[in-house]
Amino acid sequence: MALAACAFAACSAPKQEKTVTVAEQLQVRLDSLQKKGYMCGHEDATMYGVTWEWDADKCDIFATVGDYPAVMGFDLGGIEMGDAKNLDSVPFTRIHDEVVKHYLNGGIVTISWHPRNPLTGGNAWDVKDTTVVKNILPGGSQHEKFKQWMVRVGDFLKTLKTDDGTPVPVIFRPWHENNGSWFWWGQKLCTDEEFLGLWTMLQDYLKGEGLDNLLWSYSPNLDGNWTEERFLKRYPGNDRVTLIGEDAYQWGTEEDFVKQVTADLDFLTAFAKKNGKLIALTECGLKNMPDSTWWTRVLQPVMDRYPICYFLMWRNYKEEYFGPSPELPCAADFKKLYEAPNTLFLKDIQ
Ligand code: BMA
Repeated sequence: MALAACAFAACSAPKQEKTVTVAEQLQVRLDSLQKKGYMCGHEDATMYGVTWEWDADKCDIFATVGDYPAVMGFDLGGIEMGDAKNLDSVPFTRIHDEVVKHYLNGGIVTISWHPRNPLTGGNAWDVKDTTVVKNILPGGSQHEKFKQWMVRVGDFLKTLKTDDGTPVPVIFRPWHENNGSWFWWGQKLCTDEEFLGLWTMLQDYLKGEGLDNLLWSYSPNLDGNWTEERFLKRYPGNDRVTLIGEDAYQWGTEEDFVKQVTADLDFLTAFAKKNGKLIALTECGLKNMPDSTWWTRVLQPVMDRYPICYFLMWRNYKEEYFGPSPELPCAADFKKLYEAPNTLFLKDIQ
């Protein structure tokens, strides 16, 4: 009798349906798109290009191949100061509008953050002082100030909604390239514990604010020599990260680049498989394309071998560009990359 009563109670109890967040929906979408190929992404794709800036509806990738990148990247550097424009002079109102527009067009958005140095007042690349992270953690001299910075980041992220109030899912990628030592949160600028404390502090704050539209991405820089032991030292944890990526630029020789990115993608692919994560080239490129066939000759053969969701080329801005533009010699090569059946642009994912 007691058993039967229990069974009846279990059956008639109201079902506790777990709400699927937009971030979880994006995760499922990325997983299924990855089976078709890898998406092309570009930072600030519709903000400016090699020969123009701020025009509405202009985009170097569209001008080159007749389609928009599937992934668009934007950066929040400067939001922490209450600035109206980011570190690259992009108005935050424009970032808001382009994020929502790209999402409504079926595209995918990723956001990074190059915050200023909260201790010295310098920029993200100010690495003179090695106590910045320590000082913004709870108990540190700059903790209250940094809390205000997190409020400003959260307030902006909360505005990323469509007119009907649906939050836009965003691949959020803070504290990037943390294995290098050129940002104040880098390898030599804080201890492993401090770095993990920094990640946790921001993530817990934003989650606590109800921002469940963020798909968290951990993206160190090209390394070439990862071991699981070393990677895990600053990896925030499986419960804190959904997408693992890396920023992979060719700054030196082609041979070194291919060797390193191949070793890293071997490592990331195995790690991601074991831990149920997605992977991507969260930033990549060859600055100003001195080699006009780099995409199909160097990058494409590497990308073809790994289950990456996307590659994001960094911005095209006048004398510093990483993507194509119709007047550049690399345009023809980019068209070849576009025509490959496994490269996905906006029309391919709608
Ligand atoms: C760097 C360079 C800078 C830029 C920064 C943030 O890689 O492109 O010019 O300010 O990214 O976008």
